[in-house]
Amino acid sequence: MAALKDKLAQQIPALREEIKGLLQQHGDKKISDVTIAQAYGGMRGVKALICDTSVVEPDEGLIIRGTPILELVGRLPEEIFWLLLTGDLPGASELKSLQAEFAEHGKVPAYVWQVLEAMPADSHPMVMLSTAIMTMQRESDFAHRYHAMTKGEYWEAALTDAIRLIACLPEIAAGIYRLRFKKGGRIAPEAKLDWGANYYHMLGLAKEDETAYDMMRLYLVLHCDHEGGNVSANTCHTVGSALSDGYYAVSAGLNGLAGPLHGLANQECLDFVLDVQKRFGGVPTDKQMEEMCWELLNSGRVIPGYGHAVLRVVDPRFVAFLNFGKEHCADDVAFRIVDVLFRAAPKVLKEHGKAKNIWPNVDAGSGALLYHYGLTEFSYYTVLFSVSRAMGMLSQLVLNRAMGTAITRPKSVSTEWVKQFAAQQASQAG
Ligand code: CMX
Repeated sequence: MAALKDKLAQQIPALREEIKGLLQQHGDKKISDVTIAQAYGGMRGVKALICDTSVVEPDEGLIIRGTPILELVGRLPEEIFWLLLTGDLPGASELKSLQAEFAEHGKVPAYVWQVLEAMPADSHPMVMLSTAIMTMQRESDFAHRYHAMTKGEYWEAALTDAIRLIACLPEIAAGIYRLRFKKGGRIAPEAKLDWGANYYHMLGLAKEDETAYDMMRLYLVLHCDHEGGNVSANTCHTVGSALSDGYYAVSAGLNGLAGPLHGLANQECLDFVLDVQKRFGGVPTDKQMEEMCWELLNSGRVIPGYGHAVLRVVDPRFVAFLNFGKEHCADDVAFRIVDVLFRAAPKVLKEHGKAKNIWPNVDAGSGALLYHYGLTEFSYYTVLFSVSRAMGMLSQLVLNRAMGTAITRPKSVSTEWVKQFAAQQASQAG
């Protein structure tokens, strides 16, 4: 048995027993109350989901299996995938076994390329990625085995799908880049490179060295997961809860990631940075930057890369990108604009008085680094985010099948019901 499956097979019986015990002893205890404002307001803060892979603390940011994300900088994305699933970092032989599995399953079926090549030439790269994943659904072990499996075996097929999909994603994503932006033929993976470095290699960018690989590894580590309630994770979970397989579920999750308030913000953020550069012919002063932020707000738009539904501090993932940039491209104009924006935007947002979090999130800094390394087609950036986030979504999916989580079905109420409820409460209070 492959090392990862072996490890999970050892852990899962204890996890199931633990959950069974919790439900038997404490199943009727309340962990959340829901207000009318929360019901209309995107369920913000309502504790109604279980996610064991990571938590996002408002004042600390992303913590993966107990380890703050900044302490995981320098690790390989494959190590993080193992950590997300098992709670431990892999040992050397375990890492090798996982990398061998990715290499074995990383061949993208020819029909996926045929579908991508038949798409309109101006399709958004996220549409192409989502379509490629959906097209590959016919490979699903979960779908093939569904009628022959017991519920207790679901996680095994979900894991097979997860490994197959993660193994193929760099090649699919790099192939989309080369096709969509007319970069020439696809580039084959190099057996000697790790998963993240290989993705960078297959993009075929001009600047290719160990630092560029490190930038890509960092990018893929930082975006891997953000607990269970964000749009993409929550969508993937909901679709998967119907026992739709990992291809359906991840594709659906990525369609959510493609939204401007979620993963598309990195594209929008660099777009804004380049507008600034164009307008001022380089790096603006802090005052000019503040004026441009006000222009954005006054035209009813948001400052991309700033604010967050959960975080209330500077996103540590932004800090990691900033540190990397200071070390490797401190003089880069786009990177310097990101730094000026970091001084100006929080000040403006504070004065504006609406955003609950005035600080940068992960999307505020990543684009400038990618741009520096020659990845200038920023409509592609959410695809990079997706390759990384698939690790989190799929880890959550495997664990949910292991835990036997039920099909998602919260209760909705109508506005009429809310009105009557509110009137009843008011009359009882009066
Ligand atoms: N610029 C301007 N206004 C902002 C803002 C920003 N960056 N962030 C929040 N606000 C506004 C909201 O639009 C909202 O205004 P209305 O009351 O008029 O609707 C108000 O402040 C309160 O919002 P909030 O409670 O602070 O934030 P939400 O939880 O509703 O939304 C988020 C969070 C990320 C969607 C929002 O901060 C935003 O739109 N940011 C810019 C886009 C972005 O960077 N998205 C990426 C997030 C990371 C990710 O998920 O990938």
